[in-house]
Amino acid sequence: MTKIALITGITGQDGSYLAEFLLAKGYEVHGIKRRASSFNTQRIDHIYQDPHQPNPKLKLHYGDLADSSNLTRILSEVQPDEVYNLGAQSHVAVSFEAPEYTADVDAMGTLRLLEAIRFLGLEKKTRFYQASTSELYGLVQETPQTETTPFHPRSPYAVAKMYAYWIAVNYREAYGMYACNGILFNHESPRRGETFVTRKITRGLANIAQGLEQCLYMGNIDSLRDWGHAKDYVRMQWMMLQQDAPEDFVIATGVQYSVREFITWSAAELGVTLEFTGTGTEEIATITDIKGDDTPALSVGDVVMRIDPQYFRPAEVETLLGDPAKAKRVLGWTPEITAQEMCAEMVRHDLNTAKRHALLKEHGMDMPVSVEN
Ligand code: NDP
Ligand code: GDR
Repeated sequence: MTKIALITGITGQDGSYLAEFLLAKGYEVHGIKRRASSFNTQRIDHIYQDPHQPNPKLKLHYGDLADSSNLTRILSEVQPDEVYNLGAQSHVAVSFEAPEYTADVDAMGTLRLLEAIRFLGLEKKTRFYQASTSELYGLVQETPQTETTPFHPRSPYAVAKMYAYWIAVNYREAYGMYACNGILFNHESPRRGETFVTRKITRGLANIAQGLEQCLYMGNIDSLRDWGHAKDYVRMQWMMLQQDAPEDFVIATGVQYSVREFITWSAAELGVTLEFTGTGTEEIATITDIKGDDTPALSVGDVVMRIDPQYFRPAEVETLLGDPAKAKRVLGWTPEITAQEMCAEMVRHDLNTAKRHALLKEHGMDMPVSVEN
């Protein structure tokens, strides 16, 4: 029997990798996409299947986590074996600007999905994955963080995700649903949204190297994160739904680095050595050496990074470090891609794009490069 999966957030970073993964496993994959005024399916265009062809394995439905009747209709039509709730307003800094919307989508959206499953009588058939987050730990109570570390959320995003975490647990306990939380630490890839810190750095430095931007403006570069690769993490999302009984798992690499280190690696991948000088908001990164020919717009002495306090958050999560021991022990999962390998992949990807833009510019076909962060 072909298994049927429904993914909310299929147009996002994780949704796109998970859809690829499930299609390769022979699943029929349904995804919920939001209506937007321009195309928003770039991350899944390569796996798009023409609905006019017989038996497409990937089907998209218009929908929104803010709309319960829409979710109920889609679930009723699809009758999924597995639901992956990846849809969210997922940007922590933006959640301070749009707290109510973030709560509606990230917290209430999760409840709407669970309640639709229950209303349709699917609670014994449909397995449910909730995209929980290391942001739940916020002001950390112990290091490294495990499945039993207490939560102290530090943003409207994290507070909303805390509701989602507990409502998934509650539906498991109250109705016997197979519902799991994956408590995932930061994971990145060339498909990472351009305003998250890793992609902002790799894309920004690649653009600067090609003369498309002048300088990278950053917030708290002392921040410490446990970064993994999204491809490794979606594999784990699927594994969590294949167990005999539902459980919650931390997914992390167990190694942490600073944002400053990520900047250093990204520059090194471009053949550039940086020196960080100054403190606080006066800190800058200056080029001290250049090797190779990927950086025609750069010279020794250029300042390529400055601090802009607008990127500081009202409440910061300074440090996160996960302990994936349970995932290793119970599921046999280990991450295969290191943070440095991932960084190099992201830089190469963004450098290729920047080179194409630079070439167009050289031939008078200037395309505006968005630098809004
Ligand atoms: P992205 O921001 O890349 O993707 C979010 C997805 O949610 C997009 O498809 C987006 O659609 C969709 N979405 C946003 N608002 C709504 C809405 N109102 N209704 C329906 N769909 C909506 O996130 P990631 O792929 O990185 O993360 C996936 C999930 O995992 C998120 O829930 C995130 O909070 C969580 N998470 C992520 C981690 C990470 O490091 N990446 C770590 C821990 C948890 P559109 O494309 O139209 O914007
Ligand atoms: P995070 O990711 O908040 O951990 O949430 P993000 O990449 O946005 O920030 C990581 C750290 O970098 C610091 N930082 C900056 N961040 C951004 N975006 N832009 C900057 O200019 C900048 N300068 C410094 C931040 O302050 C922070 O400390 C991500 C999201 O994917 C969530 O959905 C997910 O739940 C968590 O990871 C785990």
